[in-house]
Amino acid sequence: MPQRIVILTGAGISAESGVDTFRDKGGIWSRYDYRQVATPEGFVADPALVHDFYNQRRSALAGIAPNPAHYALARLEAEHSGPVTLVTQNIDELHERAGSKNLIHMHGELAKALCSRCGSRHEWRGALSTEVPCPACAEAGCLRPDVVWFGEMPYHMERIYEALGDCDLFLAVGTSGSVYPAAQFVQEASRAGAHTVELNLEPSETFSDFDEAIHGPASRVVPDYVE
Ligand code: BV8
Repeated sequence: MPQRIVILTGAGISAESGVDTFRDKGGIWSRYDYRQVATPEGFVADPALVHDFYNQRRSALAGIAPNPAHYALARLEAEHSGPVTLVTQNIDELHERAGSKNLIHMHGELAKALCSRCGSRHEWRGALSTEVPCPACAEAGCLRPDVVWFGEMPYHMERIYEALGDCDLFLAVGTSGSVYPAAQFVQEASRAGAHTVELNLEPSETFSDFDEAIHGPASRVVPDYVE
């Protein structure tokens, strides 16, 4: 097994845990307009709609559990002799609950609130609204979900590009390859000379960028690949 591994995951790895994906049939973006619920402009226009969108998804966190794919990636990190960096686009906490440690949430986390006034971050498992005061600055109306919306800079980009520039193996699991900059990570890894593998239910939009592709449900193909 190559030494330095970078893994990118998307909504597909959590699908078998009961979490909705975005672009599959009946997915989140077929029920919501992303401009209204996943952009800063949408939040300014209708904060209650955005809070409701994320409150519904946050309340579902308690009822979901990691699946064999999450556990296989946590085992890989624990057992592999070299560094394993797990970059997730997901805002659920299934990787943490499966035991992954070296984990980067590039699109933020559903169970966190961010104060747009004082910049403080808070563990948040309940509902957010414009009436809820920030625990730090005590102002109401300034708390938002700590997630990266379209048009916003994803988190930890320097650390991600550093890992990509130095990896021997890049795996993409359960992502359609339709959102940037994550969709370009495979090219960064290839430029660094890494072997790149797509593990997905079906070919993604960036399928042709990968050296290898294994298609099937993550809960089967990921443990098979990792073991
Ligand atoms: C950025 C919020 C600059 C959190 C999300 C105009 C202005 C500004 C930017 C842009 C612009 N036009 C385009 C852009 C870039 C834009 C972008 O990419 N737009 C797209 C629509 C073209 N990107 C941005 O704005 C990003 N910021 O560009 O800043 C910059 C650039 C470079 C460097 C630094 C800064 C910010 C993007 C983040 C947006 N936030 N969500 C939330 O609500 O969750 S995006 C949303 O899509 C989610 O975060 C999700 O993670 C992400 C990707 O989706 P996937 O995870 O891939 O899920 P999807 O449903 O699409 O696919 C699931 C896959 O799983 C499928 O392939 C399916 O086959 C597979 N699958 C299903 N079941 C299974 C399975 N696989 C295995 N097993 C199964 N059982």
